[in-house]
Amino acid sequence: MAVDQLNLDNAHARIQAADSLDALESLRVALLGKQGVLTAELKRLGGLSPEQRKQQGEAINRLKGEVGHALAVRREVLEAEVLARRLATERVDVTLPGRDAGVGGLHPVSRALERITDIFARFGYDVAEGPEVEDDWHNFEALNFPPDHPARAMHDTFYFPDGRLLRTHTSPVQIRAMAGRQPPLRLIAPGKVYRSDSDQTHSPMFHQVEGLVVGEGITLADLKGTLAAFLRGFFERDFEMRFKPTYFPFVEPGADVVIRWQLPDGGSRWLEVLGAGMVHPAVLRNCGIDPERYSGFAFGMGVERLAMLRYGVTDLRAFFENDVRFLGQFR
Ligand code: 2NL
Repeated sequence: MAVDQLNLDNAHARIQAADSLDALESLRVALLGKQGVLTAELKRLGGLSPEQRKQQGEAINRLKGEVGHALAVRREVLEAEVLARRLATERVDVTLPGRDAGVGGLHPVSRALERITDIFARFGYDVAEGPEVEDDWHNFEALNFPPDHPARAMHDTFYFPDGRLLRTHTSPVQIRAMAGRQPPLRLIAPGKVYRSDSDQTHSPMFHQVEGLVVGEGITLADLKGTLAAFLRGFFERDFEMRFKPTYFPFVEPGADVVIRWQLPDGGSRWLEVLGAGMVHPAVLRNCGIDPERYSGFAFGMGVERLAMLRYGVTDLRAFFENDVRFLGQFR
């Protein structure tokens, strides 16, 4: 085929008709590639006379230049279209609110614990901690539970094969604080405690805060004033408060502390919120403190129970299920 017979108009029409960058690239290969039309023409130059070769060669090269230019122009148009489409569909609306990562919050039991320790810190109490795996002496014996005493049955204890146990209250922390130290002492012991007991109102692990004050001339009046001030601070309300006599081996006298709780219907009922009492002389003696010279008061509270009352939670199990729909309400 003679070069002037190559249909350049047809090539231009096909370039203009290419509607995608892929189609245009196929066309470029067909026209200018190694197997392309113009390359084939160039290969035929060898068989021509020098005169014809020069003339034909120039014509083919001119055509190559024109086709290449047409391809480049069309490529720019198509690339501009691709960019315009992306700008339209991938548009970022910078006025949309950002997606935040979600802010966590403290568990309600942690919040109640913090409230309790903050209040007693303001009263000048130290915070003491101790091991959750205890021995019989610190959990029971020093606290005036003799071996085989029926009061031990009040605590459904988890035992290890070697006789050690999971502490059933945080009293052993206070035994450790008293042993090897002399009054005055003023401390609270917050932490996890364990009892083999599990139903709607009991969890085998729960949290307790116990308090202990030992000094010269400490009386039941000091205990009452302290607990009244604590309960007012914790619930941010004033209550009537009563001490109902009860038995704990480690105190004498011992009391269940009740407050008059307002009900939604306008009525009220007495609600048990704490246990308390004067430290039993035998407990002081067990810790090397002279009960003739010193006296003390002590109290204990269940943190989950106080958290339920403070935050209006009616099912204890909600604290341990870790449903974020529940926990998210305490932010
Ligand atoms: C309750 C009762 C109480 C104590 C805890 C205590 C500790 C020592 C000595 C004497 Cl080292 N007492 N702790 C005293 C009375 C009651 O807790 O019902 N807690 C939830």
